[in-house]
Amino acid sequence: RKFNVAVVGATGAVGEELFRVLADYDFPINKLIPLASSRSAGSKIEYKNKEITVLELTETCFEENDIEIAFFSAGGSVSEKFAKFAVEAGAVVIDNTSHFRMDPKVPLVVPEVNPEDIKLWRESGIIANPNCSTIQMVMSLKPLDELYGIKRIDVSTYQAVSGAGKTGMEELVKQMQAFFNFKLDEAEVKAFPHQIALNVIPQIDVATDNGFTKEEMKMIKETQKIMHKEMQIAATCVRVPVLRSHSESITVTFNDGVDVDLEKVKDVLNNFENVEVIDDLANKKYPMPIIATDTDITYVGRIRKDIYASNMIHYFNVADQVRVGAATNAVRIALKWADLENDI
Ligand code: A2P
Ligand code: 11C
Repeated sequence: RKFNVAVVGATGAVGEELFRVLADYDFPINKLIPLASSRSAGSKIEYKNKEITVLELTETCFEENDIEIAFFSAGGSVSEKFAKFAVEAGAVVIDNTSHFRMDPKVPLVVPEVNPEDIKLWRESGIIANPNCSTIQMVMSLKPLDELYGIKRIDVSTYQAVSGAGKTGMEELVKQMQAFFNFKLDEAEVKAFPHQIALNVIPQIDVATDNGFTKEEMKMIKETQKIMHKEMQIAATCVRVPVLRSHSESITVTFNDGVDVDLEKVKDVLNNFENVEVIDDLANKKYPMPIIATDTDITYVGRIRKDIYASNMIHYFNVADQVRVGAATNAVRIALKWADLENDI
């Protein structure tokens, strides 16, 4: 059957990508309603080569349009205020923001990793989409945990500016333009705590009181919730001047006594849905943002055993932040949710 679908935040970086992903996956849509603030109500979005007019998000728009699936991607405060109206109208909310993620009543889902949690959606009417850096990390952690049992994870990220939405992407481009006009010192610094062009910034989101940033704590807590396991995790999240794919350098420590067989590690990663190993250092082949961008695959490479500990590996993990880290994950959740509905 076909569904009435709303996209809240339709004019944003993730919202625009959602329309492309819905079209790519030929999602069974009856009616498609793009929603944004009054600022861009009346503008057009493109879906399957057709233009659709953006409507203003209101408390009644879900009920008026018989919405059954509402993707939210307009920031936490918008989800906080408006998700309940979609739920009251009988829709499932698939929320891209961090607002509901740690709510025990709300399942937090990466469909390849914990699809079984989708069925818990009825308790709140909401399914939360994890943080982008969490999604691509658990895509590689899940098969590794099944293989040997993970004890600890240490991760450093190299996160693209798309994580800060369209304004983040525009700020990098404008600063680069200013650089080529010899005016970088005059360029606006707003989306990030410092200039991002020709720089790296070891801070994403605000500080928390334990010395980690909020982004780092999201990676820790969300990973434990999705994997249903309290493994030890430390994260260092860093913004880099890349447009739209996040990279992660990950160290995994398996259970005591494990002696890692790297061939088995590569096999389980390659055989995991939507993960691909690119690992041929001698021939300069490994994952990079320019490979991952515009794809729905999480790429893993530079896989190597620790020199000192037989139960430890290191690898590099790259995925498109806007697709794998947001829009594609949301659509994959919706597809699995629709399968459940169709079975009833
Ligand atoms: P608008 O174009 O009306 O500002 P990004 O993540 O790329 O910054 O995009 C944010 C998205 O969220 C945009 O589509 C934006 O719409 C939407 N948005 C922001 N604030 C609101 C709001 N108060 N109500 C509805 N949509 C909003
Ligand atoms: C970033 N990970 O790269 C953030 C963006 O919790 O959904 C996503 C924030 C979130 O800036």
